[in-house]
Amino acid sequence: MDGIIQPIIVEGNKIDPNIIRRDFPILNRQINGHRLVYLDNAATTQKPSSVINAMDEYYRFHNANVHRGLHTLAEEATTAYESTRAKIAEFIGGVKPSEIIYTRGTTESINLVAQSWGRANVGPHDRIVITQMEHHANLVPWLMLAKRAHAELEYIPINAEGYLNLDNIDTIINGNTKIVAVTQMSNVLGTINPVDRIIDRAHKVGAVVLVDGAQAVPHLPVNVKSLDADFYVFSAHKMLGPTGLGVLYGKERLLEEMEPIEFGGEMISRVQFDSAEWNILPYKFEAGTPHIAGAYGFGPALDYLTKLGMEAIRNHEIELTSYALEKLHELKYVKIFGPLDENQRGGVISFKVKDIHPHDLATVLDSYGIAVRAGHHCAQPLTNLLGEISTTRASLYIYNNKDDVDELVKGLIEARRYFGRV
Ligand code: C6P
Repeated sequence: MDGIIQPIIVEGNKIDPNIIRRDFPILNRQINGHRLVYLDNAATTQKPSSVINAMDEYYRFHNANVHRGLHTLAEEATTAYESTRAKIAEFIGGVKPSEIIYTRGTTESINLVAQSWGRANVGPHDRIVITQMEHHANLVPWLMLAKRAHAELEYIPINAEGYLNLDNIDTIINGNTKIVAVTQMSNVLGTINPVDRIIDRAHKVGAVVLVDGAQAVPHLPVNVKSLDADFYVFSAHKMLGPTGLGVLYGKERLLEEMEPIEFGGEMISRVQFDSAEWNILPYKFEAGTPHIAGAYGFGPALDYLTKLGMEAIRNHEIELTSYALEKLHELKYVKIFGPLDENQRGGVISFKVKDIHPHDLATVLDSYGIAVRAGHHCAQPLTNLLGEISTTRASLYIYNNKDDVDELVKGLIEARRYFGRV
């Protein structure tokens, strides 16, 4: 289960992307005759060899179902599966492993809370509060719940700089509010939100808070206990781990009260022809055969991040984001969305290049081996609020260096030439 992790040099609480890069085989690829410059990390990150090897090892040597068999392979698989759960619990602040529910990803985690906790606790005239910068995964489930429950859905607005405007927070999060769902870091603007302040206000009126940590937990030190988040959700694939595996952290008291939304094997303790009783936490919410290979892969991903240190990762991203903002700013035809202060944002940079459609731009950049995302980034209401239909987005991670940013800038200059905009 413990894949081979190359030694990583951490100096002065900073990481060295040039050493880290050696652990990521995909970064050796040539794309259209150029070295791959991977700047689409907000969509999904690349995987180190230790993660790839662990998943390979599972299928080669340990493949079995979990919690069901008494044979050696089943015991090995179960031990590894549960040991990753314990690592996740430790990684986000030392919560109980039984408070960690495996899901398919952030999207499923939010849907689980909206459908289970939401349907039981939100009724007519109650209020659900989210923000204008939510990903569809943290918007549509609440929209559907509000419609179904005849509840109000209220949005915390954003200001022109791309920060949440919390001036009216006490009126927005009022006594009718049952749940507040907020992203810790925007996948479009990069804004890091003061979730502690929002949680504080929500708790004053007796509301619970779900924090969407999909873009935060891979990039910042996160402690859900000190945040006092009631629910915290994220995806393994955005933090070096495999796709198809996500996490729902919930406070034990809340998870105990909640009903499962999926029924079948493993989530029960006793079934008769006319009744069923639920298993203990966390299994109550994990019906069916889970993503065992995913858990094998996610363990070394967490080890890798832990070894680097989340503070050191954050320091690297502040430095690289600052460099990227400065370089992009020098191009007068580039408009950047989101905060310009690298200390209040992550390395997700959405921008427009004057007179070039974001999709055309992304295609030209790809011809130089540069991978970026173009579109509404699954945040259509926010993109429309910015006055756009789509933007181009470059997003950074641990293996990106200043050369990658320079390549992006060169690519933008080339794209302007290609479209005859000089
Ligand atoms: N954002 C992006 O390119 P899933 O797809 O379930 O792993 O994560 C959903 C999700 C939820 N919240 C935020 C803040 C996110 O950024 C994402 C995923 C990717 O921006 C894919 S759309």
